[in-house]
Amino acid sequence: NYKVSKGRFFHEMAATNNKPFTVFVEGNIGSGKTTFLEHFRRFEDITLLTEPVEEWRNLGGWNLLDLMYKDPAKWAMTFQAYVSLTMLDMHRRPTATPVKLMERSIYSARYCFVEHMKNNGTIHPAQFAVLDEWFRFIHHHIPIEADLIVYLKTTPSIVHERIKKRARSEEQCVPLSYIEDLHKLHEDWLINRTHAECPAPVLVIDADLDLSQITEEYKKSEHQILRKAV
Ligand code: DGT
Repeated sequence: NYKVSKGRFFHEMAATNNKPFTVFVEGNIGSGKTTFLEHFRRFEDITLLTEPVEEWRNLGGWNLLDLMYKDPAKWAMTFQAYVSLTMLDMHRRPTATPVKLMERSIYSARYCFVEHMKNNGTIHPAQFAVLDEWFRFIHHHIPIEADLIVYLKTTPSIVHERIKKRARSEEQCVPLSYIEDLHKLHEDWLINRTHAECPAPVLVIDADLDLSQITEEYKKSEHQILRKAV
């Protein structure tokens, strides 16, 4: 088990290898991942890679996110295949700065979203097997840097309200039960460690707080992410 207090140690290890200190920001839909990344825009020497949702909404004019929500039985596999590609592109993107902050990863795509599709029968077991083989191949054969995971932990009913308020058109029919399931899958992966691969130590942040108070909470993670003495 990794300990977050060892964050600085891992930071130095990443620096000596001449690779950026790489942080994945994870958490339920609506947990504030984008806001968290934006908080770090004020610092120099940090590369921010926000999730490619816009690419999922427009691939040659097709909105894969919308197709997936409207007809998951038909489109979930296709959507997930494209998510994996865009995530891999983010993982492999060369970074000139000493710190790289990414929204999500191929790990949450596999352990939260694909896992959910398998559990509730959205994808056929054979489709799951193909996605899982892709994931395993990538995990074992393509170097993916990971030094720290920031987990924005939330209460499902709170993020469900936020999702309704932000009114992203594709998400209008998202039921609370889906958010609860995704919450449990994040907890299983990052806290209960039910999967073999948790690629880095996990820093848990209370992300239930509203925007006016969350900055203080975000600040607590700055020393772990930047090259600052504690
Ligand atoms: P934030 O800033 O915490 O509010 O983050 P969001 O909600 O903008 O970003 P995210 O990744 O939680 O979700 C974006 C949308 O894409 C949301 O409708 C869920 C969906 N999504 C993200 N990754 C996957 C995935 O791997 N599979 C599936 N089925 N959906 C995904």
